Amino acid sequence: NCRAYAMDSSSGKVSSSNGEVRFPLSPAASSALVIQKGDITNWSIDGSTDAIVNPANERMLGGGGADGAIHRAAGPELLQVCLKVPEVRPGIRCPTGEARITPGFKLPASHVIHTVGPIYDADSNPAASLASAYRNSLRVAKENSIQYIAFPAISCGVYGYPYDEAATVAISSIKEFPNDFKEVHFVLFSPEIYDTWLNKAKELLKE
Ligand code: AR6
Repeated sequence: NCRAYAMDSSSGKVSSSNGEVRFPLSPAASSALVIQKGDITNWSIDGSTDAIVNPANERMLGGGGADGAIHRAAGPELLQVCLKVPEVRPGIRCPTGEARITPGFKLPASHVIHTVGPIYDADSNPAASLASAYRNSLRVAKENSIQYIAFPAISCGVYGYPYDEAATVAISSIKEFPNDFKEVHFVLFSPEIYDTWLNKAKELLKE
């Protein structure tokens, strides 16, 4: 992961070639929100207390989008361990809004936190379900002493969530955990989503 920073003299924020921009999450600035471009399967900060979040489905056995990429990069052991996650209902290992943790296997990050965002057009309260997916991912991370966590734009692909509304929910949810992590990252694949997230963070996290 590229950690070669250059100071952006206009804003005082630190950025690099992957578009990395940091925002303090607490007044003491002990905890930072970092927004960057990239492929989440390559992300890692320390390889022992870091986790990437997988935008999975309720079966938790892989799929398309980021879920497919994460399973391919982690290797077949990830599917084997997902199969051992108990079903809460037939075929359902992780209901919408909940989260489960596994090792990262061949991924550079040590852990994967699997969560399920809402299908935008099928959920009666998509904002509440999306906020639950973020909060429960952060809660599971905290319970497992994760210090660094990276999220993709949950539900913004196959599940059809409008980007601007998703950004509001995502950043507001992270703000509820101002002191629990060293860094919370958003690793965003799409330039349009990256721009949306950056503008929303400037709006919701201005000092
Ligand atoms: N790194 C970062 N972001 C990515 C990557 C990547 N490697 N690949 C895709 N994205 P999606 P969802 C972005 O569809 O909407 C799966 O089939 C992508 O551009 O992965 O929550 C699951 O099994 C988009 O912005 O997740 C479920 O069935 C964002 O990640 C369903 O899709 C999320 O897109 C979940 O749908």
